[in-house]
Amino acid sequence: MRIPLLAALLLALVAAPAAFAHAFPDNSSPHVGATVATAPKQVKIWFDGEIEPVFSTLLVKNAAGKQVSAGKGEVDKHDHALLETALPANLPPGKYAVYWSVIAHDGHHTEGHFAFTVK
Ligand SMILES: [Cu+2]
Repeated sequence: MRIPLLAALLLALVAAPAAFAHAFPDNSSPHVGATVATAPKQVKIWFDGEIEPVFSTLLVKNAAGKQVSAGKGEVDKHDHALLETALPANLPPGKYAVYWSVIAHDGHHTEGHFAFTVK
């Protein structure tokens, strides 16, 4: 048991610097898992580093799996760490899933998803 544990710790130390080069979300609007009383007009995700506009996407789907956001989303022209997309006016109450996929400047791909609920 001792050797695999040591190997795992060494691997974690080696892997850590590379992980910092990837882009991961720092914050979002709505927040991850949030329940909001007013339907948001946009979804925004702030990353911990700049992302590539051409290859980064942000999709919002409703509980039925239908995309409700506009296009593939876009990287903000003035802030290349901000990925955003517009939502239709008066989004009905329900649970929504946000899917993001980005390429960082080091060429590494990361993706994930989170939910928010409109009351
Ligand atoms: Cu990376």
